[in-house]
Amino acid sequence: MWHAITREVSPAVSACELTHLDREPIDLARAVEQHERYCIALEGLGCRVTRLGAEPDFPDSVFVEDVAVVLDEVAVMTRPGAPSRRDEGGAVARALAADREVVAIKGPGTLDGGDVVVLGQAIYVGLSSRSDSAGVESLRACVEPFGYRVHGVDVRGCLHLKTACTAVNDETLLVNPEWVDPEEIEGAWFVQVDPGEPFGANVLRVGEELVHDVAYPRTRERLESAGYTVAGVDLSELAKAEGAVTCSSLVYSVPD
Ligand code: CIR
Repeated sequence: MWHAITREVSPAVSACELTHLDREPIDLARAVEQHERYCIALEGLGCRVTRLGAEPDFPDSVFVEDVAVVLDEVAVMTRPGAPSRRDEGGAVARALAADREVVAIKGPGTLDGGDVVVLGQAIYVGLSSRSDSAGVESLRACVEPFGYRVHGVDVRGCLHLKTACTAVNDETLLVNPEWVDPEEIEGAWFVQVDPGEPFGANVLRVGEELVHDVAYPRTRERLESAGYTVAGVDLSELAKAEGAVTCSSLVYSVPD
């Protein structure tokens, strides 16, 4: 079965980090409600959902994806690129320790989980404003012993590699080719976002099923035409904090 670690929206979310978006007012009550519906959607797909308590001191802490990379064999705590996010990991590491050996990348490199795309045994890391080559090197040292190959990839015009592309299965990516060059990702198949939906490339995989934001219906049609089953969620308030469906959980397999 699947375990999803989530964390309630911080009451300070309006003070979130932003890189490529202008600041807009965030309706906290609506963000909390949308996030709860997201958790319920994950439960509907068979996830056991752990809801960690909100962290008033960490505005971006709802985006648990950025603080850890969870593989079948090991969980790697990251060193987030934004200094305001660097100490978000404690409660997440404690939750992960119930299911995985937990290790941590070493400084001075930085790496956000949102920059990490896993395609089978190949791991692609976006070289973004948050993740650097020393962070890639440190992740490599943690996961190579388990047979993973780690590759740095240029990403442009968006926050994270997972803003530009995400895995829909072990060989296929949903991609916005404006933000990452598909040629950098060897041997993968691609589904492209609708050109009018540049932020539509972020899709969360739960086994064979996908979770996608309802804001990108034409991209969803492309996924469904390609044979994927898609559950729609509305995360419009967290989108103003530059978050999306993958950022808001860590989903991984656990024994039944
Ligand atoms: C940040 O800038 O770090 C947050 N406001 C958004 C993080 C979104 N996380 C993700 O895409 N994995």
